[in-house]
Amino acid sequence: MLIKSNSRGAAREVEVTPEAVYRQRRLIVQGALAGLAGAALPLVSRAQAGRYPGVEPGSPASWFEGHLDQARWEAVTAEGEMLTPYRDASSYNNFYEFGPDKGDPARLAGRMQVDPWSVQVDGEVARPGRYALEDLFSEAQMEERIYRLRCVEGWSMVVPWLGFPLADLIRRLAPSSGARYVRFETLLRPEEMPGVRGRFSLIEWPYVEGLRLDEALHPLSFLAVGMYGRVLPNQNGAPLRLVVPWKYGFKSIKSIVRISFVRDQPATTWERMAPHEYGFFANVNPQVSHPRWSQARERRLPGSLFSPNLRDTQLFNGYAEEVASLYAGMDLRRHY
Ligand SMILES: Nc1nc2c(c(=O)[nH]1)N[C@H]1C(S)=C(S)[C@@H](COP(=O)(O)O)O[C@H]1N2
Ligand SMILES: [Mo]
Repeated sequence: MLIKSNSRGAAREVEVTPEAVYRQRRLIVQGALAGLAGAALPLVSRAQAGRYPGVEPGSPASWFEGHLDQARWEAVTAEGEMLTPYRDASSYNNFYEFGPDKGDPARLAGRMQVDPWSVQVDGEVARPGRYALEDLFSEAQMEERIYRLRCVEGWSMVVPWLGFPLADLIRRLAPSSGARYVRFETLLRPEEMPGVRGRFSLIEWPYVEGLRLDEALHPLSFLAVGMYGRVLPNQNGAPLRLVVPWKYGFKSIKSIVRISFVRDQPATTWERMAPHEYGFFANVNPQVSHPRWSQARERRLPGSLFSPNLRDTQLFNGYAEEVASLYAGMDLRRHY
C-alpha cells in the first residue's frame, strides 16, 4: 500500500542519494532528473561497501551482517531531499542518558555494552519472554527507510535507517485483545550512563515512550538496527531503536530493552516531565507552537550560521497522506 518508494512517479526513488553520489549524479543528469524514469539512472551499488562512502562499517554482530545481504534498499525515501551527512547524524544527538549536550552521546555512549542484548516482552501478549536481539529478528527481512526526523527543538535531518517494520514484530509476538498501547523502555545502566547519575537531571529514568497500538502497527513505524548501511552507532540508540517519522524525535526511543503491551496509555518520559509542552501524541504540527517557540519552521542539518538551511515544517512531518487517517475526528490543535 503506502510503502512504495515510487508510488508518486518512478523518478522519485533516486532523488535521495548519498551525498557524494548525489553530486556525481547531478553532473551526469544535469537537471534532466525529473523527466527520467528511475530505472534509467545508475543506482547506488547494492553492496554495503561504497553505498555510503566514508561511513565506517562499525563492528556489527554477525546476525546483522546476515540480514544485510538480503536487505531491501530504499524501501521508503524522502523524495527530493538530500541525506544528512553521516558525520552530522552521528555527532549531533539527543540521548540524555549520556548528558545534556549534543556532543555528549557521541563522546560517551561508546562505553554502553550492546552485545549481547536482550529485550523483555510482556503484558497483553501471547508470546511474552526475554528474547535475544537476534532471535527477535530471525525471521524479519531488513529494509532501508529514508525518513525525515524532526526534533521538537526545531532542527531536522534526513536519515537512511536500516531495520524492520515494527508491525512485523508485533504480529509475531501476537498481542491479545486487551492490548491497546505499546510501551517501550530504554536500558538503564548508571555505570555506563553518566547522564543518569547527574544529580540535576529532571528526567525520571528509565526513558519510556509509547504508541497507540494502531500507530505502532502503521507501516511507517519502524525498528532500526542500523543506519547509512551500517550497524547503529551507540549514540543513535544501538542496538535497537524506534523510529516514528511523523512524530517529534523524542518519541523515537533509543536502546530498547523492554516492549510491553498494555491496556492503558503509558506514562511517557516527556509527557511526565513537561506536560505543558507536548502530550502523548506529539505529532509534528507547524500550527501547534511550543510554549517558548514556533514550530512553523525547522533548521535542516547540517546548515551553518550563515546558511541555517531553514524550511517550512509540514503537518505530520510530511507524512500526512499516510498517517492522517489515524487521527480522523481528533482536533489536532487540542490533542497533541
Ligand atoms: N532513550 C532515549 N531515547 C531518545 C532520546 C533520549 O534522550 N533518550 N532523545 C530523543 C530525542 S529528543 C531525539 S530528537 C532523538 C534523536 O535521535 P538521533 O540522535 O538518532 O538523531 O532521539 C530520541 N530518543
Ligand atoms: Mo528531540
